[in-house]
Amino acid sequence: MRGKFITIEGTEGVGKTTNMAYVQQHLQAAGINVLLTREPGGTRIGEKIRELLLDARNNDLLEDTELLMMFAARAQHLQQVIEPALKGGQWVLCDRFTDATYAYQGGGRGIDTDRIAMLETWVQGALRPDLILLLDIPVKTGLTRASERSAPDRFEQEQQSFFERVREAYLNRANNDPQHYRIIDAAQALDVVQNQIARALQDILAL
Ligand code: Z5A
Repeated sequence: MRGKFITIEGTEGVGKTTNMAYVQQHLQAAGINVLLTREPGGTRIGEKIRELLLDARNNDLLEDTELLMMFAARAQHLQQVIEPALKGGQWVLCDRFTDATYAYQGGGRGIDTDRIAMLETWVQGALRPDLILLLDIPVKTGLTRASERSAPDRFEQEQQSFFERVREAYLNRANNDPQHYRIIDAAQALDVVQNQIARALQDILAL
C-alpha cells in the first residue's frame, strides 16, 4: 500500500525541527516506517540549491529565481526520494513543502499564487500532502526563538512585516482546507504542543 505524505510547516523558530523527531517516534510506535526529509533540500542537488537560497550574501537573488529554485529542488526531491518512498509503502515526513512556497514566495514576496499553482501542477502532478501540520506562533516569539539559536540566514534577515504576511498566508490556506491541515498552537510548552500533534495524527493513523 502507498505510504502517507505528512509535512510540517510554520514561520521561523516555530519548532518544526524539534517536533519532526516527535512525529517520527509517534509513528514508529504505531509500527509505521517513516522517512524524514526537508525542503529545500533532501537530495544532493537539492542541498546545494538550499545553500544558495539560504546564504545571506546572496542578497541579489531575484524573486522569480528564488521561486524557480524552490521548485527545481522540489522536482529533484520528488523524483529521487519522495515518490519512490511513497510507492514502496514508506511514510514520508517532510520539514516544509509547497505550502512554504505559497506562504513565503506568495504571501511574503507577493508573487501571484496562480504562477505558484502552475509550477505546483507541473512539478508535482496530482501529488499533495495527506496531512499538513501547521505550527502557528506569533511572529515575534518565533523570531526570538530562532535568533537565540543561530546567525540569521537570507530569509531570517527579512522584516517582521514579511513574516506577518507569511503567517497570514499559511493560516488562510489552513482555514480554507480543514480536511488536510491541522493548526497547532506552537506557542505553548513543548509537551502541550506535542499532545496537540498526537491528536492531529490520530485521524491519519486510523485511515
Ligand atoms: N522556504 C521558502 O521560502 N519556500 C519554500 O518553498 C521552502 C522554504 C520549502 C529554510 O527553511 C528557509 O526556506 C525558510 C523558508 C524558506 N526560511 N527561513 N529561514 P528551514 O525550515 O530550514 O528554516 P527555518 O524556518 O528557519 O526553521 P528553523 O529556524 O530551523 O525553525 P524550526 O525548525 O521551526 O524551529 P526549531 O529549530 O525546532 O526551534 C527553534 C528554537 O525554539 C529551538 O531553540 C527550540 O529548542 C525552541 N523551541 C521549540 N519548541 C519550543 C517550545 N514549544 N517552547 C519553547 N521553545 C521551543
